[in-house]
Amino acid sequence: MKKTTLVIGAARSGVAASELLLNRGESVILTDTRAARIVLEESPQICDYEKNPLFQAVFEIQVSPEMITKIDEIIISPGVPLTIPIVKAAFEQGVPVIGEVEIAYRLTKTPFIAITGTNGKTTTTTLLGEIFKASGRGTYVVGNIGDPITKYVANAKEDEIFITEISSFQLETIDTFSPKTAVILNLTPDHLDRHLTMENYLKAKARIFENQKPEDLLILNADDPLVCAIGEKAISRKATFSYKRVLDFGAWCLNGELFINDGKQTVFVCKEALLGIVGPHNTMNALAALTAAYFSGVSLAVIVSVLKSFKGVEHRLEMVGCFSGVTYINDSKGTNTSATITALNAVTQPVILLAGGYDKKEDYSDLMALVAKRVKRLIVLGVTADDLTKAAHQNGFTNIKRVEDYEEAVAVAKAEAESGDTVLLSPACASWDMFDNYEIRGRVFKELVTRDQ
Ligand code: UMA
Repeated sequence: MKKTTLVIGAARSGVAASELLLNRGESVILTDTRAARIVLEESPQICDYEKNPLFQAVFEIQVSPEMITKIDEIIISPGVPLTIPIVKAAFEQGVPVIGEVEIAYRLTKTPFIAITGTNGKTTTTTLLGEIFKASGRGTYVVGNIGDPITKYVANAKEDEIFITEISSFQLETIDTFSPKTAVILNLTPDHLDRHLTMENYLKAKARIFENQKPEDLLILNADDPLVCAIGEKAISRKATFSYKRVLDFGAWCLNGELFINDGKQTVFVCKEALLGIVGPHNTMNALAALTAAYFSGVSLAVIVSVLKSFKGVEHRLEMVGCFSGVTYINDSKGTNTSATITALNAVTQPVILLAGGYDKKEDYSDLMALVAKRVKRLIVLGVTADDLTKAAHQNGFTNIKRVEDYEEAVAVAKAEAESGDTVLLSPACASWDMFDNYEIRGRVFKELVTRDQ
């Protein structure tokens, strides 16, 4: 008999995984704590699944642990905590709990390049995807970036490639997932509300290479001691990238020039000034993508042409426009303090910073020490508004305005900004207290900024 899978979470990951399994003739119970009306409005295709006798939906409640006797496996969405009763029951009774990444991996022969790290994942994944597309190879840019892998598994061919952004949440629920090439960009505290300790967060990130074989490749940031430390356990071949030093197997940038060494010879890549994305953090993202592409056999000419033409991604230090001499930047993807620190360091003009959101239990002191030096006016909102204010006061910064919503935040920023200023949305927090995701938050910001301009 074919197995029955309980799919928890009926958003992007859960819906795509359910469809894949149903098309394979397997039984699916799809559940979500949201009301059926909301789920169906977002994913109307579920109405078609409901005609299939192999499909069952349970909405608006947390399924009871008793359901464990009716299922063979659980596929859990990344945003669902592993502590809910049905998952606890599964762990106790030995019922497998996996994620959408794992099921995708099991059901495809298409190879994976997987990219993780705290910041820069989306930029690096998108850039690497563009490089592979330009090389003529069938390429799927998927994963945490917003597009579930399972959506493409049925059609992806063996000679194509999945360029996959992978989060710590997704890595917690892999089992056999083993990318041909794995990249760890950098590691700083993030998602501590879920992982509780930095050690747990690092353990989750290290799972990206746990099933790699000796012939697989692991690409590490040579300048990040935490990345190097966790990479020591890997049995795969290791390449590195650096903004500080020459390497014997990997890529680096020194004195404004990028090079790569394949273990035999050093090759000049291009001048840093010609990269389409700017700032040292972006040069590191470019070096990571360069290393992954070059060691996968993409020609240097193709890589260099994309490195020059690629201008970055939406919601990541994205220029919204310049109105009455004021520059507006959307960095809604700045969902942790280190991302916001990077954003502040990348902006040279006086900054009006919009920050605050869902509480991931981060420590804001380092961020606020920089705010005190770099920011002219801080506008706070969301669940963390008080915590940010407190941390700012502790660092001697008091020019703070608390607002209730984005409408008010942008109105205050517009009213107070002077020609030559930059208004930067870089919340240092996730969006989940006010929005479904950071993309919606970023678009709301852009719409409010450009309205009436
Ligand atoms: N839900 C339950 N029961 C619960 C809790 C939640 O049913 O106890 C339901 C919610 O009502 C919701 C669903 O589960 O409908 C939540 O699923 P989800 O948040 O995993 O949503 P997806 O749309 O599947 O998005 C996920 C990733 N979300 C998270 O990791 C929180 C997306 O990453 C990813 O793009 C997508 O899969 C496709 O792979 C977003 C993200 O914010 C961008 N990631 C974090 C980050 O980058 O910092 C990790």
